[in-house]
Amino acid sequence: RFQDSMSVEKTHKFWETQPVGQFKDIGDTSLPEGPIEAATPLSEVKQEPYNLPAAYEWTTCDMKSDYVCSEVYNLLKNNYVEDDENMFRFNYSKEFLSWALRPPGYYQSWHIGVRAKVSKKLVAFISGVPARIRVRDDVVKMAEINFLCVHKKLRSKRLAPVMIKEVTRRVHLENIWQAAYTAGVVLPTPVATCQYWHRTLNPKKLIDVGFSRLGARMTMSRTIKLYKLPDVPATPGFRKMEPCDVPAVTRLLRNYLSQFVVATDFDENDVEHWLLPREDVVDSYLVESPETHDVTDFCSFYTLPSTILGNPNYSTLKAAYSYYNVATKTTFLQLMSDALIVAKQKGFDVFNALDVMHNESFLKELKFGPGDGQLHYYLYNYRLRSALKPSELGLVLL
Ligand code: NHW
Repeated sequence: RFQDSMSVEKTHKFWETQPVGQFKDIGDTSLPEGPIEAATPLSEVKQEPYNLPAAYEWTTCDMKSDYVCSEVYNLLKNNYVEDDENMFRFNYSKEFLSWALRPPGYYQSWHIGVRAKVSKKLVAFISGVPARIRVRDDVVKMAEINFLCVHKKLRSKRLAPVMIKEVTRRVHLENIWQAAYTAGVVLPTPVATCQYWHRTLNPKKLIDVGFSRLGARMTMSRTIKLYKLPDVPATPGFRKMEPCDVPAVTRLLRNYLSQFVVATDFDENDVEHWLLPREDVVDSYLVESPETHDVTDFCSFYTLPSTILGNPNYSTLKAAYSYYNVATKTTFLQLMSDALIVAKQKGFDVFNALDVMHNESFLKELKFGPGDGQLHYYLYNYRLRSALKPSELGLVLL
């Protein structure tokens, strides 16, 4: 769900003009890895915003304002990503958006809205947040671009390219020249193509709302039994992460992420922001060794519900998304089984995970099933010799 089906190569009038890997260059290993275009002096960055159609104006969104946060929330709630069959639409909460858009060192200028001049109604949005992303041996300052959304009534008018150019300009003004983003659609050109896997926690609801179907030769009661989980986690010392764990979790995570070709470069401030538990936004658990009190294992997931479109009985699908997980002492299988158990306790209907990092090692055994679309990862103004396998990625975007 939530992705486009495999599309054939199309022409891309906008993307062909951008410093991204182009389809024609696939397989050309003579091209160097690294930035496609050199940084330019800041004085050469365009100082004025790009032009919008006359009826619209730019607005910088103050995500600290509850009112503005609600405007962005409502735009996305009604117009953001749907699955191919238009049965579900992402419903990021206000608390989630406020968290996702205000990490350490964020720039308010990268939270960009478009309003109708007369009514002042918010009709489009795009955002960036700063991040350090390591590509092989280089740690690169990047923008993570997310929440690109154009109101349904304004689609196919080439507003998206203007918004992308405007966010690019504002990122450049901060002397940052690279970006990372993911999308369900194929654009020039993915650095990796990943798949979502889904672990049913509430089979009856998932079947009732059409998220999944009863398997061949399966009854509802057999299905419920198949997905049943223990009531409490199995690992001794498994507990919620607390503020005092930030240094240990940072060490564990940095060490784990160092093995991937492209990975987030988290410091303690990042871990504090991105991984300390926040109710209904992000959950993190760890294993503290009962003997040594070392933190040996870690798992986390974020909360992203989807609106169920046009179902008389249910309005929301409660989904947990696997975030960063590290197993050193506990098996990955047992660690993630405990993550499923706490997610189930918290009332999630489904637990989703990408096939990134070492996730392949637990997906099948823990009864995850493959989703029906793909999530493509992209870098802006950074070329890799060739595409990566999902297991070479140590990066999860929200
Ligand atoms: S992916 C989620 C994107 N949002 C949605 O799918 C929500 C529902 N859809 C919409 O709101 C996570 C509209 O359909 C959108 C397109 C706004 C998607 N990424 O205005 P036009 C992200 O937020 C290209 C990039 O007529 P529209 C990541 C398309 O290929 N490009 O279309 C965002 C075409 O160009 P082409 C996308 O349907 C990353 C052009 O837009 C795209 O009314 C952004 C058509 O424009 C997508 N998801 O609006 C890039 N979807 O060349 C950041 C379509 O093919 C880059 N397009 O002709 C880095 C910037 C920072 C650099 C810093 C150095």
